[in-house]
Amino acid sequence: MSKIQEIHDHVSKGKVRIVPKLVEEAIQEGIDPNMILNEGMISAMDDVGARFSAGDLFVPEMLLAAKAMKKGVEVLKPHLASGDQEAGGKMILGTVHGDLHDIGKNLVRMMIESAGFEVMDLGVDVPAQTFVEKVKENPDVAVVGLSALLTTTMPALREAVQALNEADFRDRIKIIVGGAPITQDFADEIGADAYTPDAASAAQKVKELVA
Ligand code: B12
Repeated sequence: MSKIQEIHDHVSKGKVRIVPKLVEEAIQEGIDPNMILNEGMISAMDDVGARFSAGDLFVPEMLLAAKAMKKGVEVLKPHLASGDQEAGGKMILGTVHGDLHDIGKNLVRMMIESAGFEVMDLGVDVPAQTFVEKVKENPDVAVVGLSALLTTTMPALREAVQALNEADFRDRIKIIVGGAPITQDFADEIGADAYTPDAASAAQKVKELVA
């Protein structure tokens, strides 16, 4: 079995202790860190999601897989950094109200930080009003990033963008949205400035937004 396949299997089985060791070994073997992330870990989460939909596994197993992935990402983090630190700027990031998914958001944060930005991470289940207050408190914030992973929290994303759009500071910030159920059409419809489908393109987009 290939190392990537091994990582994939152990992430989907939620093997919290073994995954970081396997990721370390894969790095030592010279496997591309992006391949470890995308084909080893993110694809494992897709499988876990599909098996959850099919009723083959349940929330506790999904949670363990998430923990295993987080441990793997910790090992991978220094190897994913773009090294391109010249951009700079301050950003606020969070997962919207009612939504507890944070793996994707954390990857977005990691890539944006490695592009030279300072990221204030508000965590998960963040009410619309908190985003507004934090932007008010931090006049140097240039970008706000919002994540939503559930179709049922897409309305909360809409609400948060609406609250930011109505605030008097709107012209000094850019809003970027993302998460598996989000599309460019939805982003346009709710009045966000940008959408991208993954963490690497999010970092690129944020650089463009502040340029
Ligand atoms: C792990 C997981 C959980 C964990 C989360 C742990 C954690 N700390 O995050 C736990 C167990 C808590 C969980 C709970 C639930 N989950 Co869940 N979960 C998942 C799972 C398997 C993986 C998510 C993940 O981490 N993916 C990997 C990351 C890297 O991908 P990502 O999040 O999409 O992020 C990427 C992009 O979207 C983008 N991105 C993300 N955010 C942002 C933000 C910006 C600004 C930008 C630009 C880009 C961007 O970049 C990221 C990196 O490339 C998914 C299945 C799946 N395939 O996604 C289901 C899934 C999202 N969950 C689902 C469901 C139904 C639930 C529950 C309702 C289950 C239940 N009955 O209780 C609860 C809801 C809890 C809540 N209120 O939030 C469904 C959602 C269905 C839907 N369409 O709404 C999914 C799709 C599973 C399924 N197939 O049914 N879940």
